[in-house]
Amino acid sequence: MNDGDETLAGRRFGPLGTALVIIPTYNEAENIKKIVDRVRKAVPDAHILVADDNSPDGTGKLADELAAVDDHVQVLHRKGKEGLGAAYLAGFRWGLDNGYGVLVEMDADGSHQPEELPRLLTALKGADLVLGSRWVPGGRVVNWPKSREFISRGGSLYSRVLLDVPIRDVTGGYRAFRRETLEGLGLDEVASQGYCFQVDLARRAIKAGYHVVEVPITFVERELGDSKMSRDILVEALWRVTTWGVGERVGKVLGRDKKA
Ligand SMILES: Nc1nc2c(ncn2[C@@H]2O[C@H](COP(=O)(O)OP(=O)(O)OP(=O)(O)O)[C@@H](O)[C@H]2O)c(=O)[nH]1
Ligand SMILES: [Mg+2]
Repeated sequence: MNDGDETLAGRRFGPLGTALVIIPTYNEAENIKKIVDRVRKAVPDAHILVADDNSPDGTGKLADELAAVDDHVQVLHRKGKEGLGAAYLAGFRWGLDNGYGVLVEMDADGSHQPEELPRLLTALKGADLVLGSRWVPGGRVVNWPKSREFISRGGSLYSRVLLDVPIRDVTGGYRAFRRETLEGLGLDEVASQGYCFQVDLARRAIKAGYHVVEVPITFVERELGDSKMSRDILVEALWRVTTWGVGERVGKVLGRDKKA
């Protein structure tokens, strides 16, 4: 079977095209070179876009230095810290405008191992969206405190039940989209900034009927640099997921009442 010839549930998936790995950064000076080098080695054909929010620690400048000597590396400089979601949306737009066929989300801190990207891309040959998943058989987390695992598993379970999406790892941020999938998701309406950005995209993809596949990954907790996880990000996620879930249920009940 050739690239792009796979059929699934009667559907044919087109060839993948060139991949753009989008790496959002805020104060990742200790990590940026390592992660770019690892991606270049693991997936030599892929291009990289570093989306930096004017990091005070000079990550943007380091990324420029990498881009200056490698035509597979580009940097998107943004004015200031606007959150992970906003950085990804800008990166997606840039990638779509520049004709990439696959858009990949990857953290800068090494939690998402570039060496696992070929497996995600292989799965994307027969899917619209591939999610790197910690919570399917074969997936795991290295060096996480139990408390963090509890929050992540709990967040995924809560989202799965409330939003009725059949996904084990809804909050994960290691993903590969076909360009057509992103084009069909209505990115202009996505307002979420933090973790719920990932939940929002996953739920939109499921509701739109896209074929979403989870691939097990080994998620490695960051060794260098500071976490940007905050109470605000968690509260935003909890609040939005609850509003979406309740909104959908109310909508269904009202729809039933109208029909009755
Ligand atoms: N451009 C941009 N990148 C961000 C922003 N917030 C986080 N990031 C990047 O998004 C990725 C994920 O952030 P992390 O701090 O690793 O979040 P996390 O993985 O939940 O937290 P840790 O487990 O502590 O690593 C990293 O590459 C960050 O540098 C932001 O506001 N703007
Ligand atoms: Mg991280």
